[in-house]
Amino acid sequence: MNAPFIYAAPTLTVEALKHSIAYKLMFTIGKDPSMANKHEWLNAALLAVRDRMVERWLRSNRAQLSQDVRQVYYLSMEFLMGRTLSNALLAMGIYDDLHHALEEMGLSLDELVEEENDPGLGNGGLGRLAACFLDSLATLGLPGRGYGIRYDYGMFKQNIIDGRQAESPDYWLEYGNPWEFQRYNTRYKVRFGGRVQHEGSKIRWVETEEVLATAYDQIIPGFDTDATNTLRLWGAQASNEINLGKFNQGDYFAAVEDKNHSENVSRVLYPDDSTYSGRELRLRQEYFLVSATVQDIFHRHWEMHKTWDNLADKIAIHLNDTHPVLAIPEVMRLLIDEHKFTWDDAFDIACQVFSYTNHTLMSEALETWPVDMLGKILPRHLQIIFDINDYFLKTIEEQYPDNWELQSRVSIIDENNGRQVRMAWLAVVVSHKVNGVSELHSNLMVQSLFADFAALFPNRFCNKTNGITPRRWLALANPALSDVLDEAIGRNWRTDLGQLEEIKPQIDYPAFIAKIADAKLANKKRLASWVAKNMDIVLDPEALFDVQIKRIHEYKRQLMNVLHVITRYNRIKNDPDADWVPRVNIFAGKAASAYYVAKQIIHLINDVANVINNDPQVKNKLKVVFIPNYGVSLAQMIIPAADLSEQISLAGTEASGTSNMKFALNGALTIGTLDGANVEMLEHVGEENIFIFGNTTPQVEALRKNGYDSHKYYDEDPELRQALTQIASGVFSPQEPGRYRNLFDSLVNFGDHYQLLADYRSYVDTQDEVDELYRRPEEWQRRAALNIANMGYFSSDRTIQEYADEIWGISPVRL
Ligand code: 26V
Repeated sequence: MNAPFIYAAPTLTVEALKHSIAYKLMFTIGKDPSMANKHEWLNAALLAVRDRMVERWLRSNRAQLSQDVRQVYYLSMEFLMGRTLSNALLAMGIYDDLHHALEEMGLSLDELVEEENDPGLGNGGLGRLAACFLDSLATLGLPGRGYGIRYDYGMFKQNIIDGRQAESPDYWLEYGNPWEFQRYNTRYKVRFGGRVQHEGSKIRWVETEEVLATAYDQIIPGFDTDATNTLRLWGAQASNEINLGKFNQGDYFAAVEDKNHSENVSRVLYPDDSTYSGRELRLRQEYFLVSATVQDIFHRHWEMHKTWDNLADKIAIHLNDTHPVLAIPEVMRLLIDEHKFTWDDAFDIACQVFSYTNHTLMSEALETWPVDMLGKILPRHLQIIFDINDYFLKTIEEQYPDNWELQSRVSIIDENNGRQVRMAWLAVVVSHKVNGVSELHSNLMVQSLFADFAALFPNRFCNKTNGITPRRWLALANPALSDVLDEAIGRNWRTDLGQLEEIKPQIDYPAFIAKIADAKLANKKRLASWVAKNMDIVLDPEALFDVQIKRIHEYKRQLMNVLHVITRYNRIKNDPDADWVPRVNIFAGKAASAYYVAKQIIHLINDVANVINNDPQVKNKLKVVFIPNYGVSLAQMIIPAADLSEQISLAGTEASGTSNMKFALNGALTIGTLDGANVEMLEHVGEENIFIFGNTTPQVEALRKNGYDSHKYYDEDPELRQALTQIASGVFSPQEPGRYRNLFDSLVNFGDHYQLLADYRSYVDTQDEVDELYRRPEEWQRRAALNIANMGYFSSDRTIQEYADEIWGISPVRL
């Protein structure tokens, strides 16, 4: 290797920053400072900041190379990174410098930060978790890289029109993406279709169509360290820019059509995380990610080692859900067909390299691909999957002879549903570790979905409770609270969240609690002014802010929240002059575009909001707000402003939840069921400091087993009956009284699959306890502070350290 080139950056003064921003604006963007608009200034600032990160990046990469350590590759179809500028400034400790530099240039950093596009390259929890993990990997100095797809269009933009969700495309690249480095030289061919040819013992995959994958790199800065990592996203390029044959025949348009067709593979994120649908384009996307990534990993490995023998020592590949599972047959294909490995050796290596996280037990979200479709698009991979299955079933037959039922249950090929490949089964059979994302979820996983496999491979299954990065979710999102904490215990909680415990002795001092309360109020005012400006609704910042923000799903039970809101409304109407605790109920979240019920729930929330917010008898006692277009940036503003965090999914359905942790870390109290990571939050904060209600998982199962009758609750609870009847009879939709008849029926007459009615009473009664506590502001604030103090465990640094030690076997790079 050549001697490293050392570039000495100018010292980081405000002057130097000013100089580089002006320089970038003129010489990279090509704009006269007197003519530049906000976006151009933003891009100039981004480029100036990026330059200062590059040095660390190169040094990190060099250290990784020279120490030749084992690396983890985190494969995910989704990364919800959030805005990059403020995070980079925070990581490098130059937030104030840039603030001053821009100020002296007559610009506002806050405004520029808001101008940056928030790339929505994910659906929800799974994609945001991947982003928190990258932040922690870098901060811990661990050698890892993220791999994903650079979709041209991310998650759709949500508008609310007449109360209904309307979707529009989110072209996040509108102003370019100055943060990325396009690697014109890092391109791989990704092949589809064709057929498999046998030449003696040699197998060739021929007559394929080809798409090129081009790499786009993003620097992932670690916080307060020189360590950085890389997120590499693949964009598709047609392999033949234009079809010369057609071009020469004069058919110009047909000549470029093929190009568009191939480039479609990275065009748009699938915006549906509720139902799996076996669409061919999705399968192509998954293979596109996998093929480019595995080629890249193999290329890097060969460059460094010139041997394949140590592959399993040097690489760990992590599968974020089943979406990238085709990496398994892809690795085996390359080893067998290209690098002359025996089948058995290739299988052993794959088992050592791969690990897999399961993020949902919901059967409708589990991926299966029709054998025919897989065979048409990836014929060689299908063969390998069949071979893996044969090999696996043979070992089962040896252990449990003639147990055909077991064999059919664990077979990777589901013969009962028109022959489907079960991707989760494939992941389990070829991974050395499989994890769930909270204690409860991991336990349920081995008792239900993977029960047979847990008996076969007892050591394979483990739990890794999710976490969140304190950098984005406290330091960036909540400067007011961060200042209070810094003053109390110093700044090191940012990288050692357990230190928050040290605020405990101060919680008994009213002066300290008052500071936390002031920070909360400031955040509530910030949100209220945003809502006033953008939605023309006036909120009282002293009211209790009750918040449920997440994807709209029946299992998350936004509808139960609405039932409570309506109940509260009815009570206020019955006694308008009583001493009500004023509340603001805030909702936000997107519904998958084809998920009819979820869209109806959004419509209902807005209809209810309309009636309540315009009822002169109600005034400030109750307000309902649906904030459109929820995403990472809005979460950063809404979460710090919450008093109450709604985590009310049916027990046994939410794998973990991560916003639950973000809210508590920002001093909200949780009202929640014993579901997902709520269970562990209860253990950490203590039962006095969290509002737990509703049936437990065993109770939910018992109800299901013994014939759950939702109608009974409707008959027996007058407040519930009133609220439901109002929905059904059009009280909130007088222009179309039957609008919500189907929602009513699904709850009352058609089984209430998520048992809202069974938990309603306990939920509403617990909400009354919430009111009572809110009437005692000091006690409320004390408990909120205890929530903050006890969130250390939920740092993604802890989660990633566990993955590193127990799954990936990686250790930090020395810088
Ligand atoms: C499923 C599908 C189905 C096919 C098409 C596209 C697509 C995209 C995403 C999903 C994933 C659903 C799984 C998911 O997001 N699970 C969430 O993972 C969080 C992080 O572990 C966890 O906190 C949430 O509880 C869990 O719902």
